[in-house]
Amino acid sequence: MCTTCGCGTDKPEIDGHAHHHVHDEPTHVHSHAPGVSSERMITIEQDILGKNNEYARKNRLYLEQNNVLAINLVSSPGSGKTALLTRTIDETKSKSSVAVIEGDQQTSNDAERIRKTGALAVQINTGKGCHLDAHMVGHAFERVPVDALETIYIENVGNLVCPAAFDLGEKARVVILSVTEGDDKPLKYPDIFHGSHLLLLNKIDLLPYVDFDVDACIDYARRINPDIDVIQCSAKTGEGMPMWYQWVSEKKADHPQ
Ligand SMILES: Nc1nc2c(ncn2[C@@H]2O[C@H](COP(=O)(O)OP(=O)(O)OP(=O)(O)O)[C@@H](O)[C@H]2O)c(=O)[nH]1
Ligand SMILES: [Mg+2]
Repeated sequence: MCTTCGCGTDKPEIDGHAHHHVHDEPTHVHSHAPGVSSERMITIEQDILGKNNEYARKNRLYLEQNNVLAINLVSSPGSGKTALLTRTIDETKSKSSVAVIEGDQQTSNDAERIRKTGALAVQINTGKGCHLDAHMVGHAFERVPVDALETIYIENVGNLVCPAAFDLGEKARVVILSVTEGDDKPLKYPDIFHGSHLLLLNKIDLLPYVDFDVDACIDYARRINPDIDVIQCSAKTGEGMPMWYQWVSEKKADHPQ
């Protein structure tokens, strides 16, 4: 079970293969296990997050040693993570220097969309799991030539809640919010906005058709996280995308992680 929402998880599959190791330990527990006191549950949850943080620390060190920038993209389902990535790879001609780790509960649809650009993609299927964790991502790194890459994008499972609690070892976390989702989302899901470096406000081509107050949304996001950068863009029309490419280049220049 997830420590954040209590949902169940299976062993993840990486590119369709179940990933088991004899030393694997469960990364999830029951949030409401019968007969287990709430104090004990808190201890178990702290252990899980502590273990995740240790894997994340190892991932970060590995990325730093290989001089590769990792960006964790988080959002609710359908806000445009994969569309943003395919356009980014196409427009920045970065297919040989980029790999994408795709997280979804089921299917390899997104990995296939990325592969069509010519870039390498590794699909992690989390089954009932609602987020990627650092252990899964560490194993996905084994399937990409990390030393030959400049950037690894990690597309997290579409979910504005649970991915907030799990550091993957990335340098930057980017939260994508599309204008069809409502401008109050930063107030309703503060943890994910608090832990992100950039808010990408996507689907701005749809602004004429929806009630979405851009200024209010940015104000809410900065109440939660005064340092968050904000870029408005459309992965469909390309508007605002150069500012995103610039932001990524600046993060690359900020090495080491
Ligand atoms: N109008 C418009 N549609 C967009 C934009 N970006 C993405 N879409 C559409 O939104 C839908 C969802 O896009 P995806 O890229 O699959 O979103 P996602 O966040 O990767 O979705 P999950 O992986 O399922 O969480 C698709 O139909 C896209 O074509 C945009 O900027 N404007
Ligand atoms: Mg996607």
